[in-house]
Amino acid sequence: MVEIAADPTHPRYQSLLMRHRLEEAEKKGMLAGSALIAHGRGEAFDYLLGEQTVPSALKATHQALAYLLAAQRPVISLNGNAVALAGKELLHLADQLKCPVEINIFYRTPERMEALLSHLEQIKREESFDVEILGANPDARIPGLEGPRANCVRRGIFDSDVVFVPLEDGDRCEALMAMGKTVLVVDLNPLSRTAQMASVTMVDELTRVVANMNIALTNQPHPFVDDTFQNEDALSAVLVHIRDYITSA
Ligand code: PTJ
Repeated sequence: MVEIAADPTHPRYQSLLMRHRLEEAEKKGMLAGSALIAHGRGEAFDYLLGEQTVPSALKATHQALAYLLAAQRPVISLNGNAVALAGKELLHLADQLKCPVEINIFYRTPERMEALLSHLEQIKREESFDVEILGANPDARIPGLEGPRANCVRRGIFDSDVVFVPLEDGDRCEALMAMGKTVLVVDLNPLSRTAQMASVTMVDELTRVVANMNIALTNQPHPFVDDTFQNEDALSAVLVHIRDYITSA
């Protein structure tokens, strides 16, 4: 696996690289027990998209980025899979947006929090990113959720107006929406509760989304919020793409 993941000419290079990143993160204790199952589900949907960023997903990504740029208090919420797959790129994005990141995990244990925090702190040091990494000391709770997964940081997720939550679960997405926030999610499954409920759903693979955001930030003008954007329409467009892609295969 390591040899193949190091060979960019291999036809499955990207997919193998992602799996390799997850394996490494697993060894460091960063991941939830179901992390690889969640990733496998994502891979299955990615096949149906042709493992590419479809036009409606790129449009949603630009809309999400526009919300982040226009926000008063933007925050990027990170879970185990997101940190494992794109920790460096997400910190780069936060650095450019000048917003904090907050580690906010579904299956919360002190050991995982420690592993994720120290992994991100190491990247921050190595890359000299100027990003506040929140999550170590939660001091607020997301209303409507029970147990440790409700924990969050007041000056991070709790007080944010726009929250970018790659790979969120349906309950928390709903709870964040109920708090009146603009919720931006990445989910390869256009039929998931999260995808259906969010303000903006990017039906695309996480690392492609973050790369597209970072590229868009290098171009001028930056994307602006499109008031005509409808998330249902973006989701319908993805489903049409999947149908056409499958029938042409
Ligand atoms: O680190 P934690 O404790 O917060 O747990 C993280 C996981 C992802 C394990 C947890 O949130 C979970 O169980 O998620 P679900 O409910 O399985 O949902 C994950 C969703 O993300 C699924 O709909 C997948 O299709 C999608 N997905 C998985 N990998 C990717 C993805 N979407 C985009 N890019 C991916 N790389």
